[in-house]
Amino acid sequence: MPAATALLMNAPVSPSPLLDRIRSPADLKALAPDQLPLLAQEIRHELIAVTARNGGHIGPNLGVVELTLALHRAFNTPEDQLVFDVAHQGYVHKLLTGRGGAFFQKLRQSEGASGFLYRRESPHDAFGAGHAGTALSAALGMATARDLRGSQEHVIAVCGDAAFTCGITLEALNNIVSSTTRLIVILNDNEWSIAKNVGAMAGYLNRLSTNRTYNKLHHDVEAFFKSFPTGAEMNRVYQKWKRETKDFIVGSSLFEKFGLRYLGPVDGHDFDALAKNLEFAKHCDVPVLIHVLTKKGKGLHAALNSPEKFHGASPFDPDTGESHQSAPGTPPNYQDVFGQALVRCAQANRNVVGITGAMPGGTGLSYLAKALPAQFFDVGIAEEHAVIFAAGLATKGIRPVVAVYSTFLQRAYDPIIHDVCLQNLPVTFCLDRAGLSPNDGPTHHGLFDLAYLRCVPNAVVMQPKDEDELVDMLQTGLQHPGPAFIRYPRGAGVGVKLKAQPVVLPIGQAEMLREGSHIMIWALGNMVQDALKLAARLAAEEHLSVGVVNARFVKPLDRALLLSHATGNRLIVTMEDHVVTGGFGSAVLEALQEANCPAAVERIGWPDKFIEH
Ligand SMILES: Cc1ncc(C[n+]2csc(CCOP(=O)(O)OP(=O)(O)O)c2C)c(N)n1
Repeated sequence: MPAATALLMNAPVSPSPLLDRIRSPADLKALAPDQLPLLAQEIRHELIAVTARNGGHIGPNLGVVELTLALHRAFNTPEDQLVFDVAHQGYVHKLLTGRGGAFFQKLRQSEGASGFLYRRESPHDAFGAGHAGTALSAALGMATARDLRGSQEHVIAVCGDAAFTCGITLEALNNIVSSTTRLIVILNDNEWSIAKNVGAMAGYLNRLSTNRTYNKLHHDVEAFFKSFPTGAEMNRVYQKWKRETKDFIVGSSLFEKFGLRYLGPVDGHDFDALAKNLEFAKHCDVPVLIHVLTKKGKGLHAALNSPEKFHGASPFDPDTGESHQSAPGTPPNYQDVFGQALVRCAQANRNVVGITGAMPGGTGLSYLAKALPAQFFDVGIAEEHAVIFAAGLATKGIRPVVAVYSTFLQRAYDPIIHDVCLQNLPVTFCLDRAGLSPNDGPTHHGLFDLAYLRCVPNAVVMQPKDEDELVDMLQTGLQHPGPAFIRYPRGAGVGVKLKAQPVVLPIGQAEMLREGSHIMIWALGNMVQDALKLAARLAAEEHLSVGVVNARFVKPLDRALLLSHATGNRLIVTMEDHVVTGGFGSAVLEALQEANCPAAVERIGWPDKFIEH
């Protein structure tokens, strides 16, 4: 692994003598405190080497190396419950809980470690996740269950600062003191979501951690207390002083108003400070929040310089930090085509605005943020709010475009029904990563949106066959007087040239691409190219006459064209990048059944199970 070494500050010697010895948290506890810095270096080395090859959440993990080591030294998993929010920062935890070596080196690949945490991957994974904002609620449930059962284990929730932009976290916060007296919350504050964290909460945390008067005083008094032999009593006196001066200087922290004891801010790369605060928290008789300051990307220059790019990086060169270039001629990504098209729409109509829930880069909205910042809104990890906010804007003649990953829109199902579709408001939803998101796994596959959207009255649901049609669909959605949903897959488009001017598509009209008398394939979106190849192959090899339809609309479905194909002995085949249960093929079956048409239908899509990374 010498390549990674070049970027790693204070690079360790390779291989990793300490890390290789860690098979469980007990091995970690057996190390002397002065061995921890070297272990941290070895871990960073491994993280960089593996993610440079496989891609993954390198930035968040480099930031929590010391914190995760300190947590595993202070607590005993799996008895104690360690709950990580999102769980994208769980790589270090994996390395310490028997999932290193070859298993970790296959991170995000079949048979290797998942990029998130799963209860079935290890007993040390107290709670699975991939979506943000769930840790505090889950941890509170565990703590409450412990209290009900009368057991003694600790429950610790590790939440990023961006988790506090998420309503669920705040809902849990509101319920902590009424449910338990024992819960430890770690606020891992690195000031970044994927992009820079946003909103009033980000500003508040920043003020809390940078109050200079307080920090100076805190530093001086800590030095004074350190001059005594350390002991639980001295630590308690120091923490008490800290709380009281903080109240006096910056006002009681928001968390204290919710009934939690606030400790911090603590340097998240200082083993000593972390150990002391965790030890203190273990003995508190009220819920505690430890505010830990960490550096996202610590140890990798490129990640420190570009935290957003290295939040979740595609494979990169460990020497330069440069992403591996796509093969020459790779078409642009759907997200970029969408983002640039939205800028053109928003320039032409200043009522068009874009809304993202903390994903400006991934959705392509960063183009809008740059070109027309007044027409761009990043609302934080707040998908429900994003959708209702859009509904409110739409009542006043604004044309909001909510750009969101299919999987994260699941959060906002009630607002879709109750606030947008029931009131038939003209909000356009652009669902990126619709379909399989292969190396992320089941938390991130966008495989359910058709099923949950097509049953909602007033919703128009469509998927383009290529990036040019995506731009047409955006235009169509923006002209439509009600809600419209456009889904498209992760990654590169087909490589078609964009028309000079997009066209508005007739709602509910499919596109006939190839006639066929034996089989008619009704393909949706990215399946159209596969259907065309399949049709050509069946014609050449099996002498079958196979037609292809670009369905375009799942709702409303082009029933007239469908029924015209359901004649003779023609087999109808549907193809979709979605679960077959309740998806596009189901819509075709329903339409045929409602017309009393007995045509044979074969549905191709993903099976009724969660698909691994
Ligand atoms: C519901 C939901 N929306 C969006 C995302 C995408 N996402 C993954 S991590 C992340 C930012 C997390 O920031 P923070 O909690 O501060 O942790 P950090 O990565 O900084 O350690 C976002 C927005 C998600 N996982 N879940």
